[in-house]
Amino acid sequence: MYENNYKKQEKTEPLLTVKNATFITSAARSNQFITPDKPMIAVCGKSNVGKSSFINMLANRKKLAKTSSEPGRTRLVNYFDFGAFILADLPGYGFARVSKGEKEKWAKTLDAFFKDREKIAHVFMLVDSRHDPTADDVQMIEFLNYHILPFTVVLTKADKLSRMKLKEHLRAIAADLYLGEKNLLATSSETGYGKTDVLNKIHSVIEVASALALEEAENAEATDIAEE
Ligand SMILES: Nc1nc2c(ncn2[C@@H]2O[C@H](COP(=O)(O)OP(=O)(O)OP(=O)(O)O)[C@@H](O)[C@H]2O)c(=O)[nH]1
Ligand SMILES: [Mg+2]
Repeated sequence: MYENNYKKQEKTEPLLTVKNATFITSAARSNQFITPDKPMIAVCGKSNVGKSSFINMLANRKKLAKTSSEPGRTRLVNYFDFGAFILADLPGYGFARVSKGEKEKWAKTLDAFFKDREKIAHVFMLVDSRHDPTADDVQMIEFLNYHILPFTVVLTKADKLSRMKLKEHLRAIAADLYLGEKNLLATSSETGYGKTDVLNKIHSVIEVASALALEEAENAEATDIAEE
């Protein structure tokens, strides 16, 4: 296929390296959600888009997050410790073959997860590079915008397209989602294409999060002194 094109791409070293990523826990309900003291990045997208594979690519591990050719398998929020940050793998949406009750349960889980938006430093919203965004994808973007959650759209499975087609699709998907092309990153978990871009994005997310935390700590200290 087109894989050879993509193997050559990663030349520069990423600003962030992942050494040892580990699984923390799964949450089935909102009272099981964790509040980490590190920046947390959420990975969301429709079922089977490649969320777990994306996480494994970043972790340099094949089986950290369970992948499946059977859509809709990840029904829990799975947390992973990446050292400098926490990744949360969210249940995929838009899988037709589940009951209405199950769909409502997923919607509730997502709602509850994003409600506490101070806890979330960034969201990677995954979209299949081969297809037009679905109505659910558009709704997810609207949701992220509504809650003022910072996000980047990650196109998955780029190895399935020629370089030219990928460029074309990236442009079309960006237009469909009313986003600038700079807000999209193309990736392939198969070949590692785009991994450096993602790690560099995470690096800047962590920098911003620690600057904000420092500012907050200084403000708290100033308030303490004023109150004394
Ligand atoms: N060719 C190719 N296949 C991929 C890529 N990423 C994922 N896949 C395949 O797509 C299928 C689904 O991948 P997952 O990572 O399990 O997807 P998911 O979004 O976690 O799915 P759910 O947890 O069920 O919502 C698997 O068969 C993967 O091998 C990619 O970059 N390239
Ligand atoms: Mg998954």
